[in-house]
Amino acid sequence: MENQELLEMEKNACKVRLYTIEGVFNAKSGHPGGSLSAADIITYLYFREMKVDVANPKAADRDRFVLSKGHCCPALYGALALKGYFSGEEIKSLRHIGAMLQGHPDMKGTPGVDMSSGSLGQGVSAACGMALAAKYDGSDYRVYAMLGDGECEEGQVWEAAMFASHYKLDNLCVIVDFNGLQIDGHVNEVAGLEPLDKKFEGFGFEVLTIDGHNFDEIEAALNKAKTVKGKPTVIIAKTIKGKGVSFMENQVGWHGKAPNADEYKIAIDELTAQLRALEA
Ligand SMILES: Cc1ncc(C[n+]2csc(CCOP(=O)(O)OP(=O)(O)O)c2C)c(N)n1
Ligand SMILES: [Mg+2]
Repeated sequence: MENQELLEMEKNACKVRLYTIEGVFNAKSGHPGGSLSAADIITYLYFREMKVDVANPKAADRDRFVLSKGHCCPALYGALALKGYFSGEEIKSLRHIGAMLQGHPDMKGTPGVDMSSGSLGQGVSAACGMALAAKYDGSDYRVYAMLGDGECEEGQVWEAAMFASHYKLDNLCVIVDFNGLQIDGHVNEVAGLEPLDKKFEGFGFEVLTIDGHNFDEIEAALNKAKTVKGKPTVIIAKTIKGKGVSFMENQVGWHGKAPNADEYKIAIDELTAQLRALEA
């Protein structure tokens, strides 16, 4: 990526993180940790990777994104707002009764959301259906599904993985946000996944492991995935839960908790300083 493009991507990711904190603070609930770990990848998907049409969110030939770890929708909403699907003001009513942006993605209520999610484990199955439909329709759209590492403890993920490789869904790219933490603590203490790469390999996937906060690595992996034929790809993205807000980083306690007013101010100040530094 050219330096200028990289800078723009970093600024957008920072804005997505600001939206995340803004939303969760105003909701007084929600999931900042996994939203912040996913922010770079989601930003890259919407700002460089995916073929989407903001004016026509349901365009038949658009690429699809399934946020299987639906609790991390503050980051998705941030990216969609930044992209122009709806006003950034909507973020402030996150999780409010009757608001457009609910605590888990709703494909019927929010423009740009391709799949409702929140019950962990289901997103790869939904993405498989979309990818298979593209094959039947002779359409060249691609399907991206992001899941959490804790979510990989769900059996349905592996049922869907078998399906994806059986049907040679090379238009499907699964991305695991491997931040090492889930709701109850460290993934490797709750129910270890390792060796996750070998597991996906065994299920017939092309496996790529990257630093999920490095845009060059994100780009290289997504580009490589497009060249893989006859099998699906999984990108195992090593990330930091809470990335970008110092006191949230790697802290299981920030999985599903809103900052209080003091914490909110520190988080916004930190992210604003990061944005200013990028703008300088
Ligand atoms: C089927 C199901 N069981 C339990 C939950 C409650 N839950 C919400 S988030 C979460 C932990 C997810 O951890 P991980 O997939 O690692 O997400 P991240 O670290 O990215 O937030 C759990 C158990 C749920 N949403 N769905
Ligand atoms: Mg996790």
